[in-house]
Amino acid sequence: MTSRPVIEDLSSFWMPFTANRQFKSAPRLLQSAKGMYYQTTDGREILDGCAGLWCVNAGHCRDEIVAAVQKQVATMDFAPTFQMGHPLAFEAASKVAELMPAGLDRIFFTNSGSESVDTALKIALAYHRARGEGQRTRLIGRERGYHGVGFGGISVGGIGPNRKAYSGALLPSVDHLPHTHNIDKNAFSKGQPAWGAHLADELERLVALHDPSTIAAVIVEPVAGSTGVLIPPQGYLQKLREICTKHGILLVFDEVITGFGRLGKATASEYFGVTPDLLTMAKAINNAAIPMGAVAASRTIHDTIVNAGAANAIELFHGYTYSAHPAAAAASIATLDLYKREGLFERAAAMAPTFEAAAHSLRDAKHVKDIRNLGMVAGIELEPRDGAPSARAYEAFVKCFEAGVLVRYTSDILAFSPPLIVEEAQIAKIFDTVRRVLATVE
Ligand code: PXG
Ligand code: PLP
Repeated sequence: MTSRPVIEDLSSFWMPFTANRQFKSAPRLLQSAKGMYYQTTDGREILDGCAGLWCVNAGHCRDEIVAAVQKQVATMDFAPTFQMGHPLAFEAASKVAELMPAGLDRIFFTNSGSESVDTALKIALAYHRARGEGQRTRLIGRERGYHGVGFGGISVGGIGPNRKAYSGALLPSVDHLPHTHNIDKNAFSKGQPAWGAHLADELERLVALHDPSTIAAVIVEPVAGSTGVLIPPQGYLQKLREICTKHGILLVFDEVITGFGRLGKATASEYFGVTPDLLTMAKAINNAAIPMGAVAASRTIHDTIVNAGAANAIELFHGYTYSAHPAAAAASIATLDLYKREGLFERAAAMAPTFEAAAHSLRDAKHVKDIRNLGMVAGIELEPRDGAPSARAYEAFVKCFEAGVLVRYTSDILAFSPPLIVEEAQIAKIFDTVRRVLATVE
């Protein structure tokens, strides 16, 4: 791989979720990728321990996906899907629907997880209105939840810094469940922690407070990723489902990270055996080759909205210019075929015990306060440095990158979610590198 000179001017690109001044004073630049590896602009190989940003589940630059996108962009670059259609949009929707839990087979396309979340929240409101319960406008999220960065998503989201600057403009009728994390009870749990199912009962308290007739939907990540890998306690999601059903409240699972094999099944819903009414996805829907997201809606929700008015009237006033973009749809079809052909979800399930053992082998490593995991996701929480939250994890992240391994960090938690093609030796390399790096971090 020939390396290109590092671009001189880094000033124009205002980088997302980045300390811009810090980054630009010592940039980390990637220029190509294949399989499990990135290559940097200075010619180094970096083992990808987090599938880009939890999204490249089949590994990088897979030939079939690349070919599908190349072909499509040369055949028909763009086609509108407002009062028009193109065959790949319908084919991609059918293929996504096949992987969804039974009954969730109506697919609305977006371009990101954030758009999927806002779409799902709007569908929930439109559904209740269409069935004559338009007073159900309250939305319930959860502390520490990440639901992207749209105004809807940050309103139901529960990460303080993502809300702070915008607090005056958040949606007005929102409440939050408590998060389920308790290090005193559940430290070093392997898989689902035993303690915490009762936290779902907090939903009954919110229902009593607001009255069920005002509540449209509850949205949670089945496994919270972005906040630092929080695994749902045993029985917790089942309880949420029961309470929602009892009160006519829609349950939305935000599967932007858990979708498409991360837990060893197509969805977390399938993995946990709990079916939501709406399911949001993005990222691995097309291996992140082209931006794409989607919402799967139950047939009841879809039919209630779509059959509500006159047959020649638009039913849902919502959509994106790029909903079901041809290149994204082509990438999705190729990706979902590839997942099936290579049995990547099953592979993830088979690799999960090895991954779990490797993650938990760091229990005695320096600074480690907790380790948690499920499927092909793991989080390692570090003791924060006195007076400098997240500085220790940041330093570990930078040193891992310098040592040739890409991990993700959030506050003082390191997160791991490699492509599902990861080999045992690569899992060992990821965690060995982290152990060595932690020993050198103050
Ligand atoms: N919902 C969930 C559950 C997510 O994890 C989004 C919505 C938003 O998706 P978009 O495509 O709009 O970013 C996400 C995205 C991290 C990290 O490091 C996580 C995400 C995005 C970027 C970084 O944990 N999750
Ligand atoms: N802003 C303006 C002025 C627009 O015309 C449009 C779409 O036509 C949008 C925003 C929304 O863009 P998108 O459909 O890509 O989300």
